Amino acid sequence: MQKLELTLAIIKPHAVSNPVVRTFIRNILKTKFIVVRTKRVTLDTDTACRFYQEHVGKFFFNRLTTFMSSGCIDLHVLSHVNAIEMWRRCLGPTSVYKGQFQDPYCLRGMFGISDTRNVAHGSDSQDSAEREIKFFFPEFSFYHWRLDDEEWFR
Ligand code: RTP
Ligand code: MG
Repeated sequence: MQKLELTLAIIKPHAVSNPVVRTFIRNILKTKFIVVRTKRVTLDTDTACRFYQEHVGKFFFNRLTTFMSSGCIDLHVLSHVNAIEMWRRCLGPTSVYKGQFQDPYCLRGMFGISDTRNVAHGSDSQDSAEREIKFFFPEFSFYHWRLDDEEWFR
């Protein structure tokens, strides 16, 4: 039996504020994934710093957290078999420049403006996905999701 996996997608402020990019991404999410939860929020810098705690001390940390708290972001809990890898493949490499060469049709290659404004975030492992979903959706029940998930394949 193939197991459904969860991941967190975050659409970054410049992508949310662009209706063409926003609609394009929404269509990908709706056609390729089961969208389990969705929420639009604006982060304060303190919350952005807590979310990106693994990057504290890196040269891009201030730039990233300032940008991520500069406007609305869209949060999506996505499900699919292999959702984590699948969403990261849709995104393409962190570097927009690399994306444009390696896979011109990845989201970062198509709509990325810089390594900071690179369209969207995707969890990089099952542990990160769980931490990140709990961070933004504290009421989300992984237990019930897993039960539902088994129901899906009965
Ligand atoms: P993400 O977490 O956003 O899905 O991106 P990722 O795994 O591909 O990359 P990660 O290393 O986790 O970096 C998180 C975000 O930090 C910004 N970043 N800028 N060289 C740079 O200027 C640089 N490196 C990373 C990006 O916005 C990246 O999405
Ligand atoms: Mg990452």
